[in-house]
Amino acid sequence: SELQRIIQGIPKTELHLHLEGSFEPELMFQIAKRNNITLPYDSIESVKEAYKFNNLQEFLDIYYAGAQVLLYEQDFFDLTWAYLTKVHSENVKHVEVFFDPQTHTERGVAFEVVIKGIHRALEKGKNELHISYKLIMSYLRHLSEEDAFKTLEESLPFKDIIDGVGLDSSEMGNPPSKFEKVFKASAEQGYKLVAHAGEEGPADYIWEALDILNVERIDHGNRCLTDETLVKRLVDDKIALTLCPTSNVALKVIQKMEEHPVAKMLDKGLLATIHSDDPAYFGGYMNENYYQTAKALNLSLKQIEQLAINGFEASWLSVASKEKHI
Ligand code: ES4
Ligand code: ZN
Repeated sequence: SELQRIIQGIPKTELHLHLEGSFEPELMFQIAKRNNITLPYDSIESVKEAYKFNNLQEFLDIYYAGAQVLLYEQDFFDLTWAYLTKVHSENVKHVEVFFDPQTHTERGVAFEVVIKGIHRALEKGKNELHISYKLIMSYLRHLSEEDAFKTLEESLPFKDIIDGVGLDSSEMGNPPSKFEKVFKASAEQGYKLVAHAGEEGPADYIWEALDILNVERIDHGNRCLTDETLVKRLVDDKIALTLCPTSNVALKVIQKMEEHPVAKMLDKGLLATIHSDDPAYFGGYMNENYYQTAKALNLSLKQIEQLAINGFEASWLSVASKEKHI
């Protein structure tokens, strides 16, 4: 459609993407086969059949299971490269991607194996596809802070290629405050800070991410609209919210796309942006997220462009690089 053509043409940035969540079933089967691992699915159709979720935890259980087939540096390279070629075709110019080291180190895969594969693909993407990148290491919030400290320690030899740390996985019952010390220590190592907050959890978790962890972006943040004082704080401090509309529908954070808060957020002057989260599981990369949102909420061209501009604004690109894109 005309709307799809317009969205395709807009230069975009991806700021909320879990590499393990870009693991398409076809590649999963291919890697499982060469690593002699049996998947609990007998076909690609039965995988897709399993991708029906009622909440975040039901998704996470399947997402961690899928990641089990990733063993070698080449596996992490292939995963990352497949993602980059996909978003290159969608006119994405810059990515800031998450990886979950603990999902792999817990299974005995070395931190070094994970990051070397990812980094080699990101460099190839920069050179051959002209996609610039930043890399964010996410701590799993269902694990202990001590475990996150171990991960921070393991990351230090690769400090130069890691730009920031994030916080993901099961939100309810695992508030940001649980990770106060490790976020402070991460900042002292020079890492930038972001955290998932207010996806399923309450506005209080967003406050904690801001005031206790000192993050500079909030991943999701849907629930901020329940707290006017919080909205004012986010607007005044230009804290970006990296929203993921198809993820929100797939995980029943909202009941249907028409209920997505992004239009309201733009009206309130929030620095809202749109991203894809776990596209292999939720069925939409960047353009599909823009398209479904624009269609359901009847966004104007100006609003669509604002979302893309906000993405570059909220990115960790230099001011000069931002200006080139906007
Ligand atoms: C995630 Cl959608 C979402 N929320 C929290 N943690 C995650 N890890 C991967 N996707
Ligand atoms: Zn996420």
